[in-house]
Amino acid sequence: MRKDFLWGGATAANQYEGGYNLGGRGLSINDVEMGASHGKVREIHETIKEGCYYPSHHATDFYHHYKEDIALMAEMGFKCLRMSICWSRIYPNGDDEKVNQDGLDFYDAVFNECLKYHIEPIVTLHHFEMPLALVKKYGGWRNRKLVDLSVQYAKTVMEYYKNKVKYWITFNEINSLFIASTPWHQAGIIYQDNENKVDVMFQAAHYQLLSSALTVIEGKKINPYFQFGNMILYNCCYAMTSHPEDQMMLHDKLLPIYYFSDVQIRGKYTNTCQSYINKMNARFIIQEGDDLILQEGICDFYSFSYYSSLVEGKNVQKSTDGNLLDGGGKNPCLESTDWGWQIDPLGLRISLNLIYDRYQIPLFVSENGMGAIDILESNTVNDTYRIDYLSMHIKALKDAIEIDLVDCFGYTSWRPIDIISAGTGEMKKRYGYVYVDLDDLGQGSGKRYKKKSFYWYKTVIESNGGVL
Ligand code: BGP
Repeated sequence: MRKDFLWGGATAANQYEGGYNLGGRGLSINDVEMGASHGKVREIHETIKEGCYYPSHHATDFYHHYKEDIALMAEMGFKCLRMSICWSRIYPNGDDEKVNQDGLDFYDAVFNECLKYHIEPIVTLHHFEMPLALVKKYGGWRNRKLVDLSVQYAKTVMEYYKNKVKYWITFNEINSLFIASTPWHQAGIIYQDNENKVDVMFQAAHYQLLSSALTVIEGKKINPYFQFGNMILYNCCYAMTSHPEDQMMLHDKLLPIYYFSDVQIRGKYTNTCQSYINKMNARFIIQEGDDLILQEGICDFYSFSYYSSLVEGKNVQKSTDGNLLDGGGKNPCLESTDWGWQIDPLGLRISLNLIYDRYQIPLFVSENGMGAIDILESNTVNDTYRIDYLSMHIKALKDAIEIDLVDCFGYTSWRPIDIISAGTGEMKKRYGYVYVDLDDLGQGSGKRYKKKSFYWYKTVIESNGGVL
């Protein structure tokens, strides 16, 4: 492993930060989204309703705990922290004339705290959130106006933090637009009965791809040393059998993944993208000049989340859960987590190889982890299951790097400190090395406790992946 390998953890403001009405922050789309139990879709309201519990409002309160939490990450030896900026903390309504200075100050303090411990911040600009006002006024990412507004937001923060942040990720899991039945998280969209879902989906995707490219172009003007990454939800997939039709179905299953990364890395709608557009019979507007923007604004590295794998084929009988409820075929060779996500460390090595073969640019594993129910006993959690999951995945990552010679420069496991789930808003689905005493309704002290995995990950980092 390279000596400067970036070990760390990944978080997202909408699931971690809280302080939803503090420091001049505007409402974000998550602030009207209730929690749900496993397998259920979260209920979304037009506005905050009395008597309802919205997990994002306080989440696990990074807003007030950032010093304590970053100190814990530093104690584990983190080299980097992937985190996101909440757009409505910077521009409360998304189209304000004036930036919210309190919001800029908050992230400035967070970055200073990271840098104090030599923790490199890796910043996602859009992680499942946007100002709620933009949904009401413009209909979310249906509207091309969002391109200009999002680039304005990106320019503001890139300029302000140009000497503190080098790594930027434009959109988290951008392909989730094509996966989630309601692309609320990704685009502030709930489909209307009178619109063609497919056309809206492809149009919103085009606007986000344009925004990503323009952000790269503008960012490189601000600081040519900035490094930009895309971010793909990568559900590794296998064909159910060796039947050629199953193999073809596997090929088709990957089209919506390549659709986004081809544009963000190769800078154009490739034949793969075009064939997916045809297959879906999608109609959307690409204006003159957009192609040049996509060509110029390509990303420097490819980042992706990896949690589990699926199978695809004609005779897939049983289905299984996955990230964002993107289920697929059940693989009889694999075990699953409590939330039904199939555990497949070798799938990570396979994915790293496939992606690197296709794009030949540096890779970054920006999310990986296991959601599980933890029991706090004697002020700690004996989470050996988490250690097992992570050590097998890191071993697979090492093999990809050391044996297959894949160029991967970092790994951030998902949620170093417990935060709420994106899929369900639950607290009881925990991933962290640090337990946070809060339940699904936000009841509890909010106190932090180190789990067994805390000490394990510290050793992993200290030994640069040598001791797993
Ligand atoms: C990804 C997201 C994260 C995260 C993770 C785990 O989709 O980028 O925000 O939450 O998956 O999902 P969940 O929280 O539903 O367990």
